[in-house]
Amino acid sequence: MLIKRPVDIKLSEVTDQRTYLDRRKFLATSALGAIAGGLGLTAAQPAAAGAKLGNVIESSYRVDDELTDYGDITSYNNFYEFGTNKTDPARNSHTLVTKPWSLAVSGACESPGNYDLEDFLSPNQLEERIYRLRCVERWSMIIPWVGVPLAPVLQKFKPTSNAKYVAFKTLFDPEQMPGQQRAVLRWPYVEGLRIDEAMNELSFFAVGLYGEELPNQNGAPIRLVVPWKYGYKSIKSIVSVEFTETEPPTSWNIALPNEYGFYSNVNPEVDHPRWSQRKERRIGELFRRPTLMFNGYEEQVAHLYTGMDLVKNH
Ligand SMILES: Nc1nc2c(c(=O)[nH]1)N[C@H]1C(S)=C(S)[C@@H](COP(=O)(O)O)O[C@H]1N2
Ligand SMILES: [Mo]
Repeated sequence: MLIKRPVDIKLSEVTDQRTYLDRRKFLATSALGAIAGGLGLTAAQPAAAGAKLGNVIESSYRVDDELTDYGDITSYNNFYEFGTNKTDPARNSHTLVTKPWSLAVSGACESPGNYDLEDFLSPNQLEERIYRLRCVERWSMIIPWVGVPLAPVLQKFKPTSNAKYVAFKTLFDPEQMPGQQRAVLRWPYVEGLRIDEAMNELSFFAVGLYGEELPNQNGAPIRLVVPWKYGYKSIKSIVSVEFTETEPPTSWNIALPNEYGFYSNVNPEVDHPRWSQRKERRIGELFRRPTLMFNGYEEQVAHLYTGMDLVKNH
Protein backbone atom coordinates (compact mmCIF):
# COMPACT_ATOMS: atom_id res chain seq x y z
CA MET A 1 0.00 0.00 0.00
CA LEU A 2 1.39 3.33 -1.02
CA ILE A 3 0.83 6.25 1.31
CA LYS A 4 0.32 9.33 -0.85
CA ARG A 5 0.30 11.78 2.01
CA PRO A 6 2.29 14.82 0.86
CA VAL A 7 5.31 15.71 2.88
CA ASP A 8 4.69 18.60 5.14
CA ILE A 9 7.85 20.64 4.99
CA LYS A 10 7.52 23.15 7.74
CA LEU A 11 10.00 25.96 7.43
CA SER A 12 10.97 28.15 10.29
CA GLU A 13 10.20 31.72 9.35
CA VAL A 14 12.91 33.31 11.34
CA THR A 15 16.62 32.96 10.84
CA ASP A 16 17.90 32.91 14.36
CA GLN A 17 21.38 33.92 15.38
CA ARG A 18 23.11 30.61 15.63
CA THR A 19 26.65 31.83 15.65
CA TYR A 20 28.04 29.22 18.01
CA LEU A 21 29.84 27.38 15.26
CA ASP A 22 31.72 28.79 12.29
CA ARG A 23 30.77 25.75 10.26
CA ARG A 24 27.18 26.81 10.43
CA LYS A 25 27.74 30.19 8.85
CA PHE A 26 26.90 28.69 5.47
CA LEU A 27 23.28 29.57 6.17
CA ALA A 28 24.17 33.21 5.82
CA THR A 29 25.66 32.60 2.40
CA SER A 30 22.86 30.46 1.01
CA ALA A 31 21.30 33.47 -0.70
CA LEU A 32 24.35 33.55 -2.95
CA GLY A 33 23.83 29.93 -3.84
CA ALA A 34 20.20 30.62 -4.64
CA ILE A 35 21.28 32.90 -7.47
CA ALA A 36 22.95 29.96 -9.16
CA GLY A 37 19.75 28.03 -8.60
CA GLY A 38 19.29 24.30 -8.83
CA LEU A 39 20.65 22.00 -6.23
CA GLY A 40 24.14 23.34 -6.07
CA LEU A 41 25.35 19.96 -7.31
CA THR A 42 25.94 20.92 -10.92
CA ALA A 43 28.37 18.70 -12.78
CA ALA A 44 29.60 21.80 -14.60
CA GLN A 45 31.29 22.94 -11.44
CA PRO A 46 32.94 19.88 -10.00
CA ALA A 47 33.86 20.71 -6.47
CA ALA A 48 36.29 19.22 -4.04
CA ALA A 49 34.85 17.27 -1.14
CA GLY A 50 33.90 19.72 1.54
CA ALA A 51 32.64 22.24 -1.03
CA LYS A 52 29.89 24.46 0.23
CA LEU A 53 26.40 23.55 -0.95
CA GLY A 54 24.36 26.43 -2.32
CA ASN A 55 20.67 27.09 -1.91
CA VAL A 56 20.12 25.22 1.34
CA ILE A 57 17.03 26.10 3.35
CA GLU A 58 16.67 25.61 7.05
CA SER A 59 13.97 23.17 8.07
CA SER A 60 12.11 22.80 11.34
CA TYR A 61 13.40 19.23 11.64
CA ARG A 62 16.02 19.77 14.29
CA VAL A 63 16.90 18.61 17.73
CA ASP A 64 18.26 21.21 20.05
CA ASP A 65 21.06 19.05 21.47
CA GLU A 66 24.53 20.43 20.93
CA LEU A 67 25.94 19.49 17.52
CA THR A 68 28.70 16.90 17.39
CA ASP A 69 31.99 18.38 16.18
CA TYR A 70 32.64 18.24 12.45
CA GLY A 71 35.96 16.54 13.21
CA ASP A 72 34.25 13.73 15.15
CA ILE A 73 31.49 13.23 12.58
CA THR A 74 34.07 12.86 9.82
CA SER A 75 36.75 10.82 11.60
CA TYR A 76 34.76 8.28 13.65
CA ASN A 77 32.86 6.27 11.06
CA ASN A 78 31.43 2.91 10.15
CA PHE A 79 31.95 2.23 6.45
CA TYR A 80 33.28 -1.30 6.12
CA GLU A 81 34.01 -0.82 2.41
CA PHE A 82 37.03 1.14 3.67
CA GLY A 83 37.99 -0.94 6.69
CA THR A 84 36.43 -2.04 9.94
CA ASN A 85 38.12 0.40 12.33
CA LYS A 86 36.40 3.69 13.10
CA THR A 87 39.35 5.67 11.75
CA ASP A 88 39.73 3.65 8.52
CA PRO A 89 37.05 5.38 6.39
CA ALA A 90 38.54 8.86 6.85
CA ARG A 91 41.97 7.53 5.93
CA ASN A 92 41.01 5.24 3.04
CA SER A 93 37.93 6.62 1.31
CA HIS A 94 39.78 9.09 -0.93
CA THR A 95 39.80 6.37 -3.62
CA LEU A 96 36.02 6.65 -4.07
CA VAL A 97 35.09 8.65 -7.18
CA THR A 98 31.78 10.40 -6.59
CA LYS A 99 31.55 12.57 -9.71
CA PRO A 100 29.80 11.74 -11.96
CA TRP A 101 27.35 9.57 -10.00
CA SER A 102 24.15 7.91 -11.12
CA LEU A 103 21.45 5.81 -9.50
CA ALA A 104 19.48 2.96 -11.07
CA VAL A 105 15.78 2.98 -10.21
CA SER A 106 13.96 -0.31 -10.83
CA GLY A 107 11.16 -2.62 -9.78
CA ALA A 108 7.53 -1.82 -9.10
CA CYS A 109 7.34 1.72 -10.47
CA GLU A 110 6.27 3.53 -13.64
CA SER A 111 9.50 5.47 -14.21
CA PRO A 112 12.45 3.13 -13.84
CA GLY A 113 15.81 4.13 -15.34
CA ASN A 114 19.27 5.47 -14.70
CA TYR A 115 19.37 8.95 -13.28
CA ASP A 116 22.25 11.32 -12.70
CA LEU A 117 22.38 12.32 -9.05
CA GLU A 118 21.14 15.79 -9.91
CA ASP A 119 18.15 14.43 -11.89
CA PHE A 120 17.43 11.84 -9.23
CA LEU A 121 16.98 14.56 -6.62
CA SER A 122 15.49 17.34 -8.72
CA PRO A 123 13.43 19.46 -8.46
CA ASN A 124 13.56 19.20 -4.70
CA GLN A 125 15.01 21.91 -2.54
CA LEU A 126 18.02 21.04 -0.39
CA GLU A 127 17.28 21.48 3.30
CA GLU A 128 19.17 21.15 6.53
CA ARG A 129 17.90 18.71 9.15
CA ILE A 130 19.53 18.16 12.51
CA TYR A 131 18.98 14.53 13.50
CA ARG A 132 20.31 12.13 16.12
CA LEU A 133 22.29 9.18 14.81
CA ARG A 134 22.33 6.18 17.17
CA CYS A 135 24.70 3.36 16.32
CA VAL A 136 23.92 -0.16 17.50
CA GLU A 137 27.35 -0.05 19.14
CA ARG A 138 25.91 2.38 21.73
CA TRP A 139 27.36 5.67 20.61
CA SER A 140 25.43 8.58 19.16
CA MET A 141 25.98 11.89 17.38
CA ILE A 142 23.97 14.98 16.49
CA ILE A 143 24.47 15.73 12.81
CA PRO A 144 23.36 18.73 10.74
CA TRP A 145 22.55 16.92 7.50
CA VAL A 146 21.83 18.57 4.17
CA GLY A 147 19.61 16.70 1.73
CA VAL A 148 16.12 15.95 0.53
CA PRO A 149 13.33 13.92 2.15
CA LEU A 150 12.78 10.51 0.55
CA ALA A 151 9.04 10.80 -0.10
CA PRO A 152 9.03 13.43 -2.89
CA VAL A 153 12.02 11.78 -4.57
CA LEU A 154 10.50 8.29 -4.50
CA GLN A 155 7.03 9.52 -5.56
CA LYS A 156 8.60 10.93 -8.73
CA PHE A 157 9.25 7.39 -9.96
CA LYS A 158 5.56 6.55 -9.43
CA PRO A 159 5.73 3.38 -7.36
CA THR A 160 2.85 1.01 -8.13
CA SER A 161 0.59 -0.71 -5.61
CA ASN A 162 3.03 -3.66 -5.68
CA ALA A 163 5.74 -1.49 -4.14
CA LYS A 164 5.58 -2.70 -0.54
CA TYR A 165 9.29 -2.15 0.19
CA VAL A 166 12.24 -0.15 -1.11
CA ALA A 167 15.67 -1.80 -1.44
CA PHE A 168 18.94 0.15 -1.59
CA LYS A 169 22.43 -0.90 -2.69
CA THR A 170 25.86 0.62 -2.16
CA LEU A 171 28.39 0.77 -5.00
CA PHE A 172 30.30 -2.46 -5.62
CA ASP A 173 33.82 -1.69 -6.82
CA PRO A 174 36.66 -3.37 -4.93
CA GLU A 175 39.21 -1.06 -6.57
CA GLN A 176 37.53 2.06 -5.26
CA MET A 177 36.37 0.34 -2.09
CA PRO A 178 39.31 -1.81 -1.01
CA GLY A 179 37.43 -3.20 2.00
CA GLN A 180 35.32 -5.15 -0.50
CA GLN A 181 38.38 -7.29 -1.29
CA ARG A 182 37.74 -9.04 2.00
CA ALA A 183 34.57 -10.93 2.87
CA VAL A 184 33.80 -9.08 6.11
CA LEU A 185 30.24 -8.61 4.80
CA ARG A 186 28.52 -9.90 1.68
CA TRP A 187 29.02 -7.14 -0.89
CA PRO A 188 27.51 -4.90 -2.00
CA TYR A 189 26.06 -3.52 1.22
CA VAL A 190 22.26 -3.67 0.96
CA GLU A 191 19.46 -2.20 3.05
CA GLY A 192 15.72 -1.76 2.83
CA LEU A 193 12.67 -0.08 4.28
CA ARG A 194 8.98 -0.83 4.23
CA ILE A 195 7.35 1.65 1.85
CA ASP A 196 5.52 3.53 4.61
CA GLU A 197 8.80 3.85 6.54
CA ALA A 198 10.48 5.19 3.42
CA MET A 199 7.65 7.68 2.87
CA ASN A 200 7.69 8.86 6.49
CA GLU A 201 8.51 12.55 6.81
CA LEU A 202 11.73 11.82 8.73
CA SER A 203 13.35 9.61 6.07
CA PHE A 204 16.02 11.58 4.30
CA PHE A 205 18.60 11.35 1.50
CA ALA A 206 21.69 13.22 2.71
CA VAL A 207 24.14 14.78 0.27
CA GLY A 208 25.93 16.98 2.78
CA LEU A 209 26.63 17.87 6.38
CA TYR A 210 27.49 21.15 8.05
CA GLY A 211 26.44 22.88 4.83
CA GLU A 212 29.10 21.13 2.78
CA GLU A 213 29.15 18.17 0.43
CA LEU A 214 29.34 14.84 2.22
CA PRO A 215 32.88 13.68 2.85
CA ASN A 216 33.43 10.24 1.30
CA GLN A 217 33.67 8.58 4.70
CA ASN A 218 30.12 9.71 5.51
CA GLY A 219 28.66 8.12 2.38
CA ALA A 220 29.23 10.53 -0.51
CA PRO A 221 27.64 11.47 -2.69
CA ILE A 222 24.26 10.25 -1.40
CA ARG A 223 23.30 8.20 1.65
CA LEU A 224 20.17 7.32 3.53
CA VAL A 225 19.34 8.77 6.95
CA VAL A 226 16.64 6.97 8.97
CA PRO A 227 16.83 8.72 12.33
CA TRP A 228 14.64 6.36 14.40
CA LYS A 229 16.63 3.27 13.42
CA TYR A 230 20.13 2.07 14.30
CA GLY A 231 22.82 3.68 12.16
CA TYR A 232 23.40 0.63 9.99
CA LYS A 233 20.05 1.15 8.22
CA SER A 234 21.46 4.44 6.87
CA ILE A 235 23.19 2.96 3.83
CA LYS A 236 25.97 4.97 2.22
CA SER A 237 27.06 5.74 -1.37
CA ILE A 238 23.80 4.48 -2.89
CA VAL A 239 23.75 3.37 -6.55
CA SER A 240 20.43 1.58 -6.74
CA VAL A 241 16.88 1.94 -5.53
CA GLU A 242 14.41 -0.89 -6.20
CA PHE A 243 10.72 -1.03 -5.34
CA THR A 244 9.89 -4.58 -4.28
CA GLU A 245 6.86 -6.60 -3.30
CA THR A 246 8.69 -8.68 -0.67
CA GLU A 247 10.97 -7.76 2.21
CA PRO A 248 14.46 -7.16 0.80
CA PRO A 249 17.59 -8.68 2.36
CA THR A 250 19.74 -6.42 4.54
CA SER A 251 23.50 -6.72 5.05
CA TRP A 252 23.62 -7.01 8.82
CA ASN A 253 20.73 -9.44 8.93
CA ILE A 254 22.53 -11.64 6.37
CA ALA A 255 25.76 -11.46 8.36
CA LEU A 256 24.33 -12.03 11.87
CA PRO A 257 20.64 -12.94 11.72
CA ASN A 258 20.42 -13.55 15.47
CA GLU A 259 21.65 -10.06 16.23
CA TYR A 260 20.11 -7.85 13.55
CA GLY A 261 16.55 -7.87 12.26
CA PHE A 262 14.95 -6.08 9.34
CA TYR A 263 13.31 -3.32 11.36
CA SER A 264 16.24 -2.33 13.61
CA ASN A 265 14.30 0.39 15.42
CA VAL A 266 16.22 2.04 18.23
CA ASN A 267 14.66 0.42 21.29
CA PRO A 268 16.14 0.59 24.79
CA GLU A 269 13.84 -2.27 25.85
CA VAL A 270 15.29 -4.80 23.43
CA ASP A 271 18.80 -5.91 24.30
CA HIS A 272 21.29 -6.77 21.63
CA PRO A 273 22.19 -10.45 22.32
CA ARG A 274 25.63 -9.33 23.49
CA TRP A 275 24.82 -6.05 25.27
CA SER A 276 22.07 -3.81 26.62
CA GLN A 277 20.72 -0.98 24.46
CA ARG A 278 19.51 1.11 27.42
CA LYS A 279 22.29 3.68 27.31
CA GLU A 280 24.49 5.44 24.80
CA ARG A 281 27.59 7.60 24.75
CA ARG A 282 27.23 10.85 22.85
CA ILE A 283 30.52 11.29 21.00
CA GLY A 284 32.36 14.14 22.71
CA GLU A 285 30.75 13.50 26.09
CA LEU A 286 32.04 11.54 29.06
CA PHE A 287 28.94 10.06 30.65
CA ARG A 288 26.42 7.78 29.08
CA ARG A 289 22.85 8.94 28.72
CA PRO A 290 19.65 6.89 28.51
CA THR A 291 18.63 5.82 25.01
CA LEU A 292 15.21 7.04 23.93
CA MET A 293 12.55 4.86 22.32
CA PHE A 294 12.76 5.26 18.52
CA ASN A 295 15.81 7.46 19.19
CA GLY A 296 13.45 10.20 20.41
CA TYR A 297 11.22 10.18 17.33
CA GLU A 298 8.42 8.13 18.90
CA GLU A 299 5.75 10.71 18.17
CA GLN A 300 6.47 10.67 14.44
CA VAL A 301 6.96 6.94 13.89
CA ALA A 302 5.40 4.79 16.66
CA HIS A 303 2.19 4.47 14.61
CA LEU A 304 4.08 2.62 11.88
CA TYR A 305 4.49 -0.36 14.21
CA THR A 306 1.08 -0.61 15.89
CA GLY A 307 0.22 -4.23 16.54
CA MET A 308 3.74 -5.48 15.79
CA ASP A 309 5.80 -7.43 18.30
CA LEU A 310 8.83 -5.17 18.63
CA VAL A 311 10.90 -7.91 20.24
CA LYS A 312 10.28 -10.38 17.45
CA ASN A 313 10.55 -7.68 14.80
CA HIS A 314 13.63 -6.11 16.32
N1 LIG B 1 27.61 1.04 2.63
C1 LIG B 1 27.68 1.12 3.97
N2 LIG B 1 26.79 1.89 4.62
C2 LIG B 1 26.83 1.99 5.97
C3 LIG B 1 27.79 1.26 6.72
C4 LIG B 1 28.72 0.45 6.00
O1 LIG B 1 29.61 -0.21 6.57
N3 LIG B 1 28.64 0.42 4.63
N4 LIG B 1 27.80 1.35 8.11
C5 LIG B 1 26.54 1.73 8.75
C6 LIG B 1 26.67 1.97 10.18
S1 LIG B 1 26.88 0.60 11.16
C7 LIG B 1 26.54 3.22 10.73
S2 LIG B 1 26.54 3.44 12.44
C8 LIG B 1 26.44 4.42 9.87
C9 LIG B 1 27.53 5.40 10.27
O2 LIG B 1 27.42 6.61 9.56
P1 LIG B 1 28.52 7.74 9.78
O3 LIG B 1 29.86 7.10 9.56
O4 LIG B 1 28.23 8.83 8.77
O5 LIG B 1 28.38 8.21 11.19
O6 LIG B 1 26.58 4.12 8.48
C10 LIG B 1 25.91 2.95 8.07
N5 LIG B 1 25.94 2.81 6.62
MO1 LIG C 1 26.26 1.28 13.36
